[in-house]
Amino acid sequence: MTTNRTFTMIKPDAVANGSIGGILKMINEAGFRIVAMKYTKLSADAAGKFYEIHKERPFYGELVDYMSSGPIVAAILEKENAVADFRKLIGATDPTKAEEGTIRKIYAKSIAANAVHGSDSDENAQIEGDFYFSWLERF
Ligand code: FUP
Repeated sequence: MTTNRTFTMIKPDAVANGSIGGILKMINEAGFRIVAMKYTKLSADAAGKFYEIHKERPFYGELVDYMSSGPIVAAILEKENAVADFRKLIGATDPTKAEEGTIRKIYAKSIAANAVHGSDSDENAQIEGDFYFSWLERF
């Protein structure tokens, strides 16, 4: 089943260098509607839980440290074909491989500090949105 929602985070590097506005502008102009949004900071514990699926990967420790290093913007986004279209908008995980005009090509510094997160499936979009937002926080 495909849904029309995905989940994103603007990561600590992009928040720290003043890119929240630029990234949200690209998201709006690509036709995504904001269902829920939060400016917050993950504890190391929460970041570890969020990225639990990567637990066995060599970069897990660094990823958790980085994602809990500063505030982030978390959001649920809505659009037809949201998961796939948002992955297209953000571009490849490694910004050097991301296509021109994608958010990561424009804003990401490195594979680890890659400016934004985008869910990779409808199932994960649901899980990740539920991680941050209650039903009272979705509009
Ligand atoms: P993506 O779905 O594009 O965010 O990429 P992955 O799910 O493969 O990776 C999740 C996060 O792990 C990335 F956003 C950044 C981090 N990562 C690294 O730090 N090093 C790597 O080699 C791969 C991913």
